[in-house]
Amino acid sequence: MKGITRRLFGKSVVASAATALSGITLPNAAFAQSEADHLRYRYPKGFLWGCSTAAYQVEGGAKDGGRGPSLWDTFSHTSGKTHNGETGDVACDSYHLYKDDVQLMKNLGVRTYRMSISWSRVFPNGTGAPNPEGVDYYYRVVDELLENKITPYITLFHWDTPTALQGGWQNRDTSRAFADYAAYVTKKLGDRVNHWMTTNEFVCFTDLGYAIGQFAPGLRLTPGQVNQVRHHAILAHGLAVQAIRANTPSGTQVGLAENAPVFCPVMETQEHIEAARRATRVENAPFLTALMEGKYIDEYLQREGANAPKVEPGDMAAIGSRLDFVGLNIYTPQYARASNSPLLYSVENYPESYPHMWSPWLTLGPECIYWGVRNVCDLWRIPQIYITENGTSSSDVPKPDGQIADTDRVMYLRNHLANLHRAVVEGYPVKGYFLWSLMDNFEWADGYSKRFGLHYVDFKTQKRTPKLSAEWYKQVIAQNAVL
Ligand code: PNW
Repeated sequence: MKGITRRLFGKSVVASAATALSGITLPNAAFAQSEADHLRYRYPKGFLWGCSTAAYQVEGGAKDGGRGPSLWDTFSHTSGKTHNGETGDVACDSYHLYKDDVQLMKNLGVRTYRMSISWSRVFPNGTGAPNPEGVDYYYRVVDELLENKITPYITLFHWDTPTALQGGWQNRDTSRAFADYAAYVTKKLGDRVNHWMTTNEFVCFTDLGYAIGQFAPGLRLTPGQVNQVRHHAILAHGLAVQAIRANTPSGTQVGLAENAPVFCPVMETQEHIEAARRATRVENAPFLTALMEGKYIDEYLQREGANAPKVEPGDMAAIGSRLDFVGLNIYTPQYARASNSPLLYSVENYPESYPHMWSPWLTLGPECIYWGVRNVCDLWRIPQIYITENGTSSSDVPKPDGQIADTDRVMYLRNHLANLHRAVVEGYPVKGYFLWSLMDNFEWADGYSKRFGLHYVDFKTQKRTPKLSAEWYKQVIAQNAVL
């Protein structure tokens, strides 16, 4: 009997060849029985379980402690831009309640917390004089986390561009201002924070903000202008990587959090697997591909023609700066298949019947977390991967006793973690997982109408209540296995 031997976290297991029975292939029954079911998806020792949030979505305290306005303050206060005109003025009030938040995490047993820093809390005018009160707030949060043995992973920019920076990301000076801000913050906090992410999800603050207008600042620019905005965004990342390295002790880990579209092969055959990989490289050309290869690839330059971004000497070298890790925010799949088109792949549209979660964009296909990791690791040499976000909205209606039985969220998470386990077992360097989100928060244009939290937040009283999914995640962390 043929068998495949894999090193499974130090233990050698033999999965014998599948049994052929009347033409149906069954997995090896002896193996399934020898392992208790709940240990089937056991994660490696030391795997980092965490939760994620972002400053504008949870902090509130919009005018407290000398904070300056960001484009999201301006945008959410403009009529018609967010659900019911809702804003992040108060959000989860973590500016005042951060100690409570840390206790929620402690109770879950998470070892890491991914949070972001509000640029305009630290530099109310985007550049110039820093605001000591703003920096102090982050010292307090970080120290509270460390005292509770939770490691902070900090994102420097999660979409809240200081309003004072004229022209926002249309202005090349914003990239330099971002690097200066990154240098300042990491110099201040670098003695106690070792993991930094520059930016979160390029496409959401460039395309959604400057092409589609659904996010701040709500503009609809021409394709050429949008490409320039995208270029300034990735340049900001590159300059910030250099600035962080220059201002932090050696051993500091630098990366980013990126929602590179994930292409799953329509079926797992060699030709479609290759098509999914090609699609990943081409469709991410303005962002992750440029970072990983230090250039804009020909397919992108040809497609954009005269609209291609204007690049200055030195830009691409900065953009291609070496990273210690890549963070992937993974929610939904797209499907690619091999084709005879010039790019040798085509992307399938979702049929109308395709299932989705409580947000219409959140199409359900848990294999995306496996393919997301695999495609980027097969394309590029990536030393470490983190899942920096994964999670779902749910209707989350409390029962009369106040309990929230979000079985759909548990279903979503369980299936994603089972698929992530496949990537780990196959040897892809996945070091940790940050669940989006610790608690319900300000969901951008959707305001408070969409909840993503493990904890239910009553936004009138700020009371936080663990949902069923919090209970479930706590067990997952305690057992280091998918339950
Ligand atoms: C991410 N889409 O955003 C963000 O990083 C979070 O701030 C956010 O709360 C979370 O996912 C849940 O939405 C996205 O429309 C927002 O495709 C919208 C989309 C994707 C990601």
